[in-house]
Amino acid sequence: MGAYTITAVCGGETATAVVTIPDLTGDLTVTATVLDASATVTGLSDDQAVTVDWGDGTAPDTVSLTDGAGTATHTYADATGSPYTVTVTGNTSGAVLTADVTVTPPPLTVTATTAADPQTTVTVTGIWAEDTTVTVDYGDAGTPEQLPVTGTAATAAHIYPQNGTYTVTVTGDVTGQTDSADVTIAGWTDVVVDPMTSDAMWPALVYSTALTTPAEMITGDASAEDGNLLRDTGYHLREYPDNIELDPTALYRIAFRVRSSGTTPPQTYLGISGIAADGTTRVNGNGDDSPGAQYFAAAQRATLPESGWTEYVGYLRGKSAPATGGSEHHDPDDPGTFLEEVVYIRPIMSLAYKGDTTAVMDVDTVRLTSAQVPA
Ligand SMILES: [Ca+2]
Repeated sequence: MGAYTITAVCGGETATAVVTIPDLTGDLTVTATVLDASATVTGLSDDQAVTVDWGDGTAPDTVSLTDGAGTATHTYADATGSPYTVTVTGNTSGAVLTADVTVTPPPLTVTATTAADPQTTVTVTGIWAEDTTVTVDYGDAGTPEQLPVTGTAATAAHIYPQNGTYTVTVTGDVTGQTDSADVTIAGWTDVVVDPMTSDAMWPALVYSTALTTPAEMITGDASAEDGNLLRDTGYHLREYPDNIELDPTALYRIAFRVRSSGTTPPQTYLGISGIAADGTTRVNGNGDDSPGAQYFAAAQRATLPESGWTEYVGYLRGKSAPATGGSEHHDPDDPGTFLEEVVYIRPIMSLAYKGDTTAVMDVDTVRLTSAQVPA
């Protein structure tokens, strides 16, 4: 390629001629927008047409050139082979040009709607074929959930634990394509929220070996949500004194923010007491009139971590026989139930356990909230 000098010698005579062979190289430019690619070739002045192989196994295109230039377009079916190598071959010159093109999957789209606040429906569309599953991070403290994909879509329902605005993020498990959407939750109503500024609402019950000494009220503790906390040493059983009428259709969330402050972590029971229609008779999970074996959905003799605040959460809803709320129920999709005879409820907490006189347990906050969530 280029200019060549031809010399002819004949009987002492020499003749020369300069022959210019057209330059067979050219320029290939390939661009891609999401899945659509475009290849532009210039400078193949000898070629009337070129063959474009898109590098994805599909049949090559033949593109006519005008003055050595032409453009071809192609839609990639997926991005699994990206970057693809596009090869253009001059049909006359045999010139071969290559270029890599990166194809990007389209972003999936997430929408989150409060179909029945605080329950949200998360809908994902535009999921790319490689993503047979996507991972949903609901933006709360819960573990992200992996969803199966049907076609190009996925749907999930999620109950948020408290009011607020959350960002739902969905990520394709193979492509990594991702999108997020905000959802605002307002469906929870406070029933009892006590920051523990006083022990007046938490009388110690006379039961079994439980101590009935007054709680120590701590103020100015920067690690507590409001600086205030209730501290007990040894086994105390404390129950909220007021009856709260049980709404059998409501989902109840009972949460205790507690910690161990002694040398030996206490064991604790945390949940809700059931009270009969007379307002005084207790109806525990076994149907007995006892503060024991109540609906300890948040913690069943849980041993606290050696230090640091932990929030124990339980969910209860409705009535059944037998009741299921006598065991831990941490999942709002799987709340425990009360017995049929339960008409009123009260938060209840066992600070340390039977016979324990040394473990120290702090209570920062007790929160009982409710929401209407379709079963
Ligand atoms: Ca507090």
